[in-house]
Amino acid sequence: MYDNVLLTGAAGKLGSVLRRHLAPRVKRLRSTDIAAMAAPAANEELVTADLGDTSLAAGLVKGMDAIVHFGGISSEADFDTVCRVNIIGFRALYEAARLAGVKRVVYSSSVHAIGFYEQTTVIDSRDPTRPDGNYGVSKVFGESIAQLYWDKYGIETVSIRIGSSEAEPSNRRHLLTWLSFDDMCQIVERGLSVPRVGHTIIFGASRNDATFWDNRYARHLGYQPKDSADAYRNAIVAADPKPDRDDVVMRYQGGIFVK
Ligand code: 15L
Repeated sequence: MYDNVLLTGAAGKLGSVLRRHLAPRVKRLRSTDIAAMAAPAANEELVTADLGDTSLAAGLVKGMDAIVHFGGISSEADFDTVCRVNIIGFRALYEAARLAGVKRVVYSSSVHAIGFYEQTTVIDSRDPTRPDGNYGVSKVFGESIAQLYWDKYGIETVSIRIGSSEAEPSNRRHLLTWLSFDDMCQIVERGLSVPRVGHTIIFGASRNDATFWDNRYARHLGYQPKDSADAYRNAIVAADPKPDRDDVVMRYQGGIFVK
């Protein structure tokens, strides 16, 4: 595990879970978000910052060994909004990381980088990307920057194509895409502790029986999901007994985002 870790998006749904998980495991945690954050742990420093303001990137990464990047726009939005934070801000963070000697990034990519694959198609991380909107395009861009900074500058990244990380799965698509919070934390922890990752792309899902993702190229991370959406299957099916099979939510891996 790296000693000095920057966590972006620390006030968000997943960022809040990660703060609690990472603080006891690292020497120093610097948590940042544009929104207010809950009180810090003893070894935690809070920095309020807008990731779209590129002048702040150098200060955020100063003294850090690794970045857990869960910040930015996390849903579909107009291109200018997505571009400012997830593209321009994202690239500024990597450039600052390079200048500051950061060694490793764990990046929250998304199912929406490949959302236009149909749910009947099984894909692995070497299949071409098929983003389902501006947000998906920004996630593909993020993965490209991660690849470039590994190939050219030796900064390692684990890009997690997160499916649906929620406290509990709540719809039929989640039976395939659900990633429990514990399993999400496990991937991040593996991403920060496995010795050599280069640029690894892993699909972030729990041990769900039904899946359209093949994680063969991420086996070296040693991710062993513990949870499964299957325990919720009966309740989910009972609540939605006759799904419309022509609805894009059921047709594409990206669900509603393809609309
Ligand atoms: C995402 O990338 C979003 O951040 C999240 O809010 C969910 O919508 C998730 O994808 C999903 O598609 O379930």
